[in-house]
Amino acid sequence: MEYDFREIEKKWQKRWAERGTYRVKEDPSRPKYYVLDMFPYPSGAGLHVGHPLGYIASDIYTRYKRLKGFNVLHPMGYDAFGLPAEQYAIQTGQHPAVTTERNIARYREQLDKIGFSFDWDREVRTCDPKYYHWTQWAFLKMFGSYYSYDENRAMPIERLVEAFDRSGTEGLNVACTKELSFTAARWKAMDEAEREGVLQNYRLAFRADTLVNWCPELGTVLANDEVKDGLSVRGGYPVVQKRMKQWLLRVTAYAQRMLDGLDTLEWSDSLKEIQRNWIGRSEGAQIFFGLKGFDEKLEVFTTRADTIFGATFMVLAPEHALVGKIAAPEQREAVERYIEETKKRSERERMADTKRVSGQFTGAYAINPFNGTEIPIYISDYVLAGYGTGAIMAVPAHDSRDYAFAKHFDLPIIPVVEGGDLSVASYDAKAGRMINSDFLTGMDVKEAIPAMIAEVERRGFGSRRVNYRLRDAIFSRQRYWGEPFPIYYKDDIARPLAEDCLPLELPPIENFGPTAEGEPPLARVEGWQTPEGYPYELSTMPGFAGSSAYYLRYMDPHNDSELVSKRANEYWRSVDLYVGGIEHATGHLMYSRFWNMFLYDLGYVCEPEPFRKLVNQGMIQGRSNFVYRVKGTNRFVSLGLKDRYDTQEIHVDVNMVRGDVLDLEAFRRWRPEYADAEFELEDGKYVCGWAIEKMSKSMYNVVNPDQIVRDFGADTLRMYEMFLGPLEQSKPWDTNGIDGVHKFLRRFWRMFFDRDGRPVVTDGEPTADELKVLHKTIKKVTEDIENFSFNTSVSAFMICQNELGALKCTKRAVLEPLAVLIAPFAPHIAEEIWEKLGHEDSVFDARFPEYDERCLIEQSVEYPVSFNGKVRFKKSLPAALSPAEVEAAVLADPAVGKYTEGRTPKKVIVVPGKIVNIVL
Ligand code: ANZ
Repeated sequence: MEYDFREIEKKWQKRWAERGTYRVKEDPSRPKYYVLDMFPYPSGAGLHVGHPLGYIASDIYTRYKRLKGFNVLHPMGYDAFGLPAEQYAIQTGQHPAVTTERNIARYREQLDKIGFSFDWDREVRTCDPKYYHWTQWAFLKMFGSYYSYDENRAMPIERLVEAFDRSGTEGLNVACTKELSFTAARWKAMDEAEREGVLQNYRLAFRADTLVNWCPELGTVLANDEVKDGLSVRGGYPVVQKRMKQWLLRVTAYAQRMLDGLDTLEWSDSLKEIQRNWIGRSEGAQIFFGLKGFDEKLEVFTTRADTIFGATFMVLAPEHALVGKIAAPEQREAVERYIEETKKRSERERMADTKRVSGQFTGAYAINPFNGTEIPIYISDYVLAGYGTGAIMAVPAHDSRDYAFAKHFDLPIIPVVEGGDLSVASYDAKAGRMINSDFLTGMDVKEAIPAMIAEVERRGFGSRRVNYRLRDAIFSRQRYWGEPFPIYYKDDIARPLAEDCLPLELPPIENFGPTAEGEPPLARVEGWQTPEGYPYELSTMPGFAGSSAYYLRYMDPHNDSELVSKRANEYWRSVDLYVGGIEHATGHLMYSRFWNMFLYDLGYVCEPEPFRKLVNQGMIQGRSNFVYRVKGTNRFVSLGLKDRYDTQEIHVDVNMVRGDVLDLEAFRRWRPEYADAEFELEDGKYVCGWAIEKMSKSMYNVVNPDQIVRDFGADTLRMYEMFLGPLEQSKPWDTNGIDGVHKFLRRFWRMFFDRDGRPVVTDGEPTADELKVLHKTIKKVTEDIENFSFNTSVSAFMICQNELGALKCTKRAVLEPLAVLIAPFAPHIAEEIWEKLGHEDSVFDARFPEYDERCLIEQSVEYPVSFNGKVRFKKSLPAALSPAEVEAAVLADPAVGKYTEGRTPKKVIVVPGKIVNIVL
């Protein structure tokens, strides 16, 4: 019987499910290991071959750890709320719950076919009320907390209220939106609404006016990457910067801890660097400048306090609160025009565009606190409202953007650092002479900055400041298919639902778009209010809400009274290995660290970091094909002819193309608009263009794993995906080698069974050479798995099979361990072999073989023996012999006499392990 992968895979998938082979529970007698995949968003397109890449790698690791004696948690679920399902609903009227359910069923079927060792009893779906109960619960906890920098952790908001009652804001060292100052008496005099307004300034989940990308046409806020050139990427509708009340999470409170925590993680340096940059810690000073004619001070943030004497103008973000106040009457109109212009640009565009210089003089002047110089104040969009203080002192001699601005507006440029001698730093522009050189003379920049900050502090002009680029996370979306907020409004005050009212379930709905007034879809739901008649919040939570704590829920997925019990959490602790895409570096991987640290502060989880080790799998790219349409016609020209016309490149489905030649009929059938397409051919063929791109439905270059599983089996797919190249690298999908991997598995099978499927294994003692092949392979594969170098393991198996084949090895003592060794990679064939070799339990209840160093040593050496440089015969000798012993053994060989012909050798040269030369 040949290797019948169809039967074998079906049989074992069924048996694993029946036996619950992959079900795990807490077992204090065994060490635990937690392997997690980033759970998928179940899109309508199903899985393509790129998706399982990471899942296969983590599955190999899971099975390996299990064979090594660990109790391995390896769960899977679905990130099931999200925009595509909602968009689809708006277009087709199909409820997202229905399409999501259908897509999940399809994903599950595809995943099952690949033979993953997921514990499906622990499945979670973020759109399931039993699940989002705990997302809402965490939100309530954040709403009820503030962050104390003295304690360096989140604390119940009641403690803050007590502090206000006692001493107002005196001595407060907590995270906030803006610094407030009031006395206990003032606090006590506040009414409920005013108090809540104050508390929102400190809560970790809070509501605030924020600048958002608002698209009136789509009726929703858009993320930065959904906006380009002031238009929505989808639809091309105008997007404006708008102040809106939004829910936010005070992620910034955790900036320093998230930065410090990175040092404790086994993540790649590049991923850590991305997070470090995202957090963007920056040390400097906050300095107050006077304002000519006003009592207010202008506060700037600078990393180069030492350059203050070179500040020849000030720049405020156009949104800065003081602009309206200080703008001189004759500049007002121009200032307002400029502010309007700025509203059209997103913050990201403003940051990215370093070439365009624009701005507007306000007519106002700031006063340098050191020397009283009057400095003109401008507004410009290169200063961002949300960073630092939204205002800068501009030093054109030392900052390139300030320089460009000074050139453009013809402002003075005064160098203040020359040759490292900072005595010139004390240049008084008005007096035209140096002052204050006493505290900076002779210092280089590194010394001058702290010295200057000390001086600023001494004179009361400002103080040292650490700034973070990280922003609080905007947490509301004007959409339907997400978690409802457990919030209602009474007297216009946002109030939390009681915990025992959770989950607050998403109500059914028929029309998924925003209302005519631009309100979120939930505004359409009659009775979307508490039993007492108070309206609920209308927006829903964003995509990252549900994925922020899912790894915790897997530990205890059926618990109705807690997110995760102490017992389960203390056993599984945190994720030991997390496999997923690098694209989540600044989204999910930041939010979930924040979320976890918050729960840690409150004592709900026992580890401060959620993901100890993280591996980013590379992307599988697709090979896309293109056709070329002559613009404005329905005529398509072959690749070689395209430059003769003005053409438009259009992606075509790779399934209609073979060897880059288009199937014309299939193309005509593809879309109604192409039904009467005309073609201009080359040599009777339509040749398509091609490119290697991300594998994606929108590029029509998707290859489906189902087809491969059908034709070659899941074990082949698994090994082949690993064989494609190093896990962490991106690589194009290419089916050329798949046959080779499949043939290898057939040969592997034939090592164990004859044509009739009868085992051919024998019980004899293995030879040293056989043992060496086995142990060499065990060593290599073990090291490879530990290093996530799965592609080289696959080659090691191929080499092993070749070598044992050459030795005609049939020994059970060699072949049986090999079946265990390959089980993580090709679990179905391994189980079948294991069973046929007479085992009743699963191969995954066996132990992973250990290699024996002694078997790796060369046991014997075959010495070529030459006479006067001519090789005459070969002699096999134990490798351990000394040169003298080799010489003696060779000379004792009867064959020697034939070549010496009675002469006594003059000299015998032994190169240990290599050759023996007899000189006559
Ligand atoms: C004077 C100066 C002189 C500056 C000099 C730099 C170089 P990072 O490292 O990113 O924190 N800045 C401050 N707030 C800003 C805002 N809201 N929008 C745009 N720019 C802002 O950089 C901080 C520096 O960026 C600050 O130091 C400030 O310019 C500018 F030779 O002040 B500096």
